[in-house]
Amino acid sequence: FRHTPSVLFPGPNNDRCRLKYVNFEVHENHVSHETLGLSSQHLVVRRGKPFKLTLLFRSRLWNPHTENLVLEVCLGGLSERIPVQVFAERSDPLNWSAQIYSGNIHHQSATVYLCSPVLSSVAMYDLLVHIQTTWDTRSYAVGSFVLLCNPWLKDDPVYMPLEVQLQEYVKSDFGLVYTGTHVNISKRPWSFGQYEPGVLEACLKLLQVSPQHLKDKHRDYVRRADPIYLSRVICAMVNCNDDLGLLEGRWDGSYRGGVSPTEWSSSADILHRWASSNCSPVRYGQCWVFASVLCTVMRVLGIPSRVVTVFNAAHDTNGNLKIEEIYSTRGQKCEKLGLSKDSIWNFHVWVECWMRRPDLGPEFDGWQVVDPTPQEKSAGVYCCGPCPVVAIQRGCLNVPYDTSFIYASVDADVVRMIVRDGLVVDRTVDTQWVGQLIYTKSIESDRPENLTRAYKSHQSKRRLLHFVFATIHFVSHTLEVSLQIERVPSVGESICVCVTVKNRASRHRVLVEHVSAQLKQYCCSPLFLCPFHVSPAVLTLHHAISASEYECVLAGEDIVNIGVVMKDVRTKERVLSTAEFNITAPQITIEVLGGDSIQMRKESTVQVSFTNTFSKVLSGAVLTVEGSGLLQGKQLVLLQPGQTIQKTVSIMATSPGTKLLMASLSHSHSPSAITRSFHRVSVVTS
Ligand SMILES: *[C@@H]1O[C@H](CO)[C@@H](O)[C@H](O)[C@H]1NC(C)=O
Ligand SMILES: *[C@@H]1O[C@H](CO)[C@@H](O)[C@H](O)[C@H]1NC(C)=O
Ligand SMILES: *[C@@H]1O[C@H](CO)[C@@H](O)[C@H](O)[C@H]1NC(C)=O
Ligand SMILES: CC(=O)N[C@H]1CO[C@H](CO)[C@@H](O)[C@@H]1O
Repeated sequence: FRHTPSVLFPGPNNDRCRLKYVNFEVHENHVSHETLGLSSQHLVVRRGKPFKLTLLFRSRLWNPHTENLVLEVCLGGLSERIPVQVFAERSDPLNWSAQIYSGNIHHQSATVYLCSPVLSSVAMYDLLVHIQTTWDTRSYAVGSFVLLCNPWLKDDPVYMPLEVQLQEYVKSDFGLVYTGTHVNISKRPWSFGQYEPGVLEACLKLLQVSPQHLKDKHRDYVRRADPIYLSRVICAMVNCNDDLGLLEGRWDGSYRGGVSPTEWSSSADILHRWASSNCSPVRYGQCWVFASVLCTVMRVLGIPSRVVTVFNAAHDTNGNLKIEEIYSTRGQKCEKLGLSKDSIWNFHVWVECWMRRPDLGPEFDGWQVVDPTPQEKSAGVYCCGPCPVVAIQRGCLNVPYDTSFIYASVDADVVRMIVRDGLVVDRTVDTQWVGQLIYTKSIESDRPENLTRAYKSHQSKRRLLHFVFATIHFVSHTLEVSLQIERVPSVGESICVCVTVKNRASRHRVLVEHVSAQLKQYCCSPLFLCPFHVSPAVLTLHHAISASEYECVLAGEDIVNIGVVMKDVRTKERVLSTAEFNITAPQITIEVLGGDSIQMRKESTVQVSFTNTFSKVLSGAVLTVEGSGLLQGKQLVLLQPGQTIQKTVSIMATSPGTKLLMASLSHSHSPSAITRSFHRVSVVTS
């Protein structure tokens, strides 16, 4: 880090003041700027806070009376000259300043404190030193430094007041993403990896290859002072639609030529692949992958961020704030009728970034939704947000950016219809289903923080309902049907369903029942599983779907959608009830012998085990254990079909920090059937 300067414009070689080198005081600056570990190649500092540079001169110090010492910072073609002042009065926080305090001048060296304006652009700057006399100037290019946002500084629009928040939302390189369904939530560990080598450089590259930068460097550099602008640029760059972005999305279950979205557990892996492949998109991502990578980039740039999961998130394609679901008269959910492109994801993941909104006013400051999953275009590109969470809660749908789309994902109503021969024979409106639960990891803990109230206020919902649903006519039934899963089964057990029918009319009825169960794959069309008929008019019905009926299509963590349609034979009245649940697939357990805290460069033993609870023998089963920074490549373990298999692998960490071990099991029953488990290991140096 001793930057030996290259002389740009040498003057005559007499007893003039000459610069020998500039010490960037990297360690000290990184500690005081909270940037330790972000780069081993560059000085990384935060805007609005002075950082230290020690200038060493060749034969003598510069003479403040006859020579001017001027620093110059350059960004592309933009540059700013900063005269070095000796014990100056308070400097202007809106401008660059360079100061020397009296105690810091020594025989041949001087310590300069360089301070950028609070609203400086986030970028890598070049630094020049000029020594000017009345006759000429000697100029030295001394190196470069990276400037980031400063959430520790009150005047920065990303300022966050509490140290525990800063630790969690800026400095923590490890998190949890909640997935699954709102009734069976699972946690997916994620390594954000800000401190992995090359990650900061990849984040800066993302800015340098953005369409905004390629089109107009100057304008882009100037606008990069604004976190709203930064979050829009990065959001668009995380998906590869429209640009040289990071990740390609895929949802159809076929991930050949890439990595299945469920296999990723680290943003650094993805950023490395992108940076080392000359910016070709990494395959493949889904919402939690897009969001986790965005969260990494924002934390690196110094914008506090967290990953947020919305259970039952709506994708309202036509902007009418309702989602239409169509069922056949047999209770099958139809997503291929072409009647509606709307859909509901059992979970959707986006990012919240913390910033002020001077463009909107102080009431909209705070958390902002930024959603990098390519769904709909915003101002012509796939990017969504930043949208103030407060605007969603209050239903201020015109506030920029994309508030009405995000509002619909947490607050739309579900209109369920039974369609027969193209005609709607029954319609019910469910105002509760969408956005039922909104979670993020809580500070300093693995428990979830429930954000539902921050997004949804019942008052605004009622007000909006009033005009959105004015045109819908509700059908009032004298027949009530409800569907319940008696017990959530593990693989190998029967699925037991209980249907309760209440007849509120005074007359006797003859009913026909149709039940159908289908797999709801993550954002895929459901597979038909097994329809059957029952015809008597009874009040409580029990049905069982045996393991052998569903196992053949089961693929690990599956969500089953069950629909029942009850039809009155005489009046043709039909009533629908639906339920969704998850089947627990057999789990792989991972145990680090001697505890989850391991020593760096010391071998540790890990035991991986799996119990086959399927009703059949699993053939061709392969257990894979991976862990970036823990294992060289992958360790494959072949499993004999049978009951419990236990395998021992040894790991060794080459760098400190939080690492993830991942074990997965595939077998030849069904090529898509893969079970996965993650385990967190913390590596300590001594
Ligand atoms: C910043 O400094 C430059 C000269 O170094 C000066 O021209 C300019 O007016 C200053 N800007 C502000 C906002 O004080
Ligand atoms: C299903 O439930 C189990 C147990 O609670 C959980 O581990 C699993 O992740 C869930 N899967 C999904 C997709 O909800
Ligand atoms: C989450 O918060 C909402 C709104 O306050 C509340 O209705 C709901 O019961 C909470 N859910 C959980 C699981 O804490
Ligand atoms: C297997 C399992 O844990 N299933 C749970 C899913 O959620 C329901 C409702 O919260 C629980 O009752 C089940 O135990």
